Amino acid sequence: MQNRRKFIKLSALGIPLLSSLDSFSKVVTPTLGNLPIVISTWDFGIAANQAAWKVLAKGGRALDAVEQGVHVPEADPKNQSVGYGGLPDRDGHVTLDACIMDELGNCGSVAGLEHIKHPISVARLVMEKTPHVMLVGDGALQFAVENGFKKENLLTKESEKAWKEWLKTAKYAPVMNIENKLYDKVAPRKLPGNQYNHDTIGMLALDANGNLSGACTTSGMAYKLHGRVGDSPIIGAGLYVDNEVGGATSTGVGEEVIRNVGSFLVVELMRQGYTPEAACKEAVMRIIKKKPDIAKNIQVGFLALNKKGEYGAYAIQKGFSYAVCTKQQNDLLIDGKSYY
Ligand code: SD4
Repeated sequence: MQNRRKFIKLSALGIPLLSSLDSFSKVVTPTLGNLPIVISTWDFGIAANQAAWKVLAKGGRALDAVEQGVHVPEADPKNQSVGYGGLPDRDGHVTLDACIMDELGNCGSVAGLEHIKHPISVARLVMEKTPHVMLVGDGALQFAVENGFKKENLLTKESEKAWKEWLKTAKYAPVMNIENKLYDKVAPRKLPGNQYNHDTIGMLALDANGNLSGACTTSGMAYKLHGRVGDSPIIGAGLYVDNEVGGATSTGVGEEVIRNVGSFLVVELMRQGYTPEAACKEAVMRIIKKKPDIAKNIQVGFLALNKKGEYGAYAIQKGFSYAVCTKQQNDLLIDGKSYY
């Protein structure tokens, strides 16, 4: 409440709340020792966390919580970067990437999956019903249909319209943080016309039994080349969970995350004693150090949760938001500051 008042007061004075931050976004989070907890990327993480919380509050398993949680943005046609309603690739195909990982180190993944609204559940089935980790494209679709998933058109009128508009110039230039609608209220930006976004939901949960799981799902970078796979379905890049240590997930330009095996790196740094925030920061710094010119113009953010329920995040650019839900707290943090 106090933060909300502060926000209103500062906005009334026309002072951007985030103006004092360094050029790279530092995300500070408090330490929590309480379970259960669920955290997830971007503004839409709030609604997703609520669905996950229903499972966690009943003493349910973190794996079920993250699957239920990410179903929310997957089913939301207004969310143009996850599941149904996702922006298509360059050729007009909505192709989905997702992965899931449980407390036993089991994992499942699908990439380039078309026509299935809940790729995360197909990923879970790959994990539970096959000896494999990853299925792609037509094979993933065949597997989904054989297992009772309904084949449907995922390209909404709005996304088709946006794609046709994009085709007029067909310029591939992702806009940073466009996924963060609330950031624009805090620090308004003028965005170019015909903008398109890249949002992924990465979710990590620690259940009442102290077990960790994670899920990550996306339609990937809008207007990507047909066949392009991002970091989100790649275990170790877009998501990694080690029940001894913690979990991490990523969002942003997937190519840079894959190049640095980002989420695995974050978890391994936490194993060495880094806090979640420090581990995310180190992973971000590696990306910046290796490719400073590219890093200037892209967003990559990591989010991490350790075995104690401590969490943290770090992103290349300001404006990275994530949602946190515990018994005491249901909040959105933008650059580490409580929005509500
Ligand atoms: C990808 N990492 O496909 C995803 C996109 C994303 O915020 O997370 N955007 O590269």
